[in-house]
Amino acid sequence: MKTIIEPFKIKSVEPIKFTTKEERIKLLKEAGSNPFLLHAEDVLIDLLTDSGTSAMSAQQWAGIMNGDESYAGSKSFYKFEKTVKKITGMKYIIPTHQGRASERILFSIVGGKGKHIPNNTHFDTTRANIEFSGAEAVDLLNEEGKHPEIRTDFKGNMDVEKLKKFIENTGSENIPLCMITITNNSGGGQPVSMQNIREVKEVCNQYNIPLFLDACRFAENAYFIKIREKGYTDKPILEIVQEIFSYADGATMSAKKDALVNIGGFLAINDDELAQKCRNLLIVTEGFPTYGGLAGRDLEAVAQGLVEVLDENYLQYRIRSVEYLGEKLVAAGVPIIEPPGGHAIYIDAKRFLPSISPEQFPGQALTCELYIHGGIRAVEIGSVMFGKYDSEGNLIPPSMELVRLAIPRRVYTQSHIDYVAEKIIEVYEKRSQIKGLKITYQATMLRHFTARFEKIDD
Ligand code: P71
Repeated sequence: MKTIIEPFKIKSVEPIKFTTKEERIKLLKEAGSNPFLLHAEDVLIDLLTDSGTSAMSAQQWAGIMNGDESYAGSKSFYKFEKTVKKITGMKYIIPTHQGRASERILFSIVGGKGKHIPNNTHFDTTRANIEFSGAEAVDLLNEEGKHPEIRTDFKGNMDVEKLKKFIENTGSENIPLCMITITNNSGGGQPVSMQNIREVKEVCNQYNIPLFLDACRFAENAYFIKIREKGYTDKPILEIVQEIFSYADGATMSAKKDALVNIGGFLAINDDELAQKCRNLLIVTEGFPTYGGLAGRDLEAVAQGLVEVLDENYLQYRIRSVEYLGEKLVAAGVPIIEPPGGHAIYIDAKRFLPSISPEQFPGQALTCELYIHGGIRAVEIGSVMFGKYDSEGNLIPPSMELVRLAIPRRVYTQSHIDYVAEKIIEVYEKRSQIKGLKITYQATMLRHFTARFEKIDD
């Protein structure tokens, strides 16, 4: 394969701090063996998330200076609205401060006890907002998507047959909307095919259920469609994106991902009545509908980011740089979800640490080791994040124990990534020495953010 270069020059840099292994052991202990509780300054390469961690372009920074901070009717809002409308084709665009604010507003209105929301896989904030409203969040991922070692093109696809059965059994009147998350973050950043989106929409139409997209990584998903799905190779990304949204009745968006900004989000809706209700709730909790919890300058940066993310050179570099890390790990035998996803590499902690049971959180144990060994911060997506408990307090683990290495957009260079691969491979070589963990503190919801752990010494 020919070298694909970063399609940008670096105009402004931020130094990173080097620490010793001894310092990191102490720092991690103080953080309760939870990388979320580390000071970011003490992290060398931060792969905790690709959310809100993008480097903005000179044009976006120029937009920041151009922001119109009028309380109502800001010029920046109309620019933002125009851009989002062009991409989504939706009638109503409601700015929010981030994705979960869109989710909370939407599910406070359509959720509630007795309601059920299917998705390919709900991300944790979506699930939490649905459950917080009293409704049930249901995952209907295609079987392939549940097997890390199977290499197929669209492992984020929803199981359409399961969806039909689910609707028949639950009753369409109890399903206010169906969602598809593009790309499927919890399932490995795997894309959803256009065909699958179309088929899900057809089923939704049969039962009169609106289809909503959780659109955080819509451009990355569109690029996968372009390179993997028949009939899309010669289509411009914008056209692919527009087709994706044409099948949806609404979308929740965290602009912190594919809008290349550090904060922001929106709700896009076609239905008049639902949009009106969302706006009314927005005014109570986020702000006036032309800023929705953001500054005018943030809206400018989102509008510009949404243009830049559709650039094919950018997307080619983006998808390739994640794949590059994946290839290095696979070549060394490190088990990952294959093929690599769009925004992250997911290490299969079950195969990496087969002797640590889900009760002892193999994913969390691995994130600790990556920090201690290489100063790398990753996030566990496994029993800590998604574990449930039966009435006797026994863990019901999710199907996968993963460690996510999320790659911030336009932030790290190829040598940073080479270093990450090198360190992970070194950890893999001494994996038999890694010990499991037990929880010493946990919150009742979204426990992974604040839980504290201790090493189990046997
Ligand atoms: C990610 C995040 C942000 C995050 C969440 C939990 C732990 C660590 C970091 C956020 C998403 C997402 C999808 C598919 C909705 C949200 C919420 N992802 N849907 O992956 O991936 O957006 O953060 O702007 O509220 O690191 P929000």
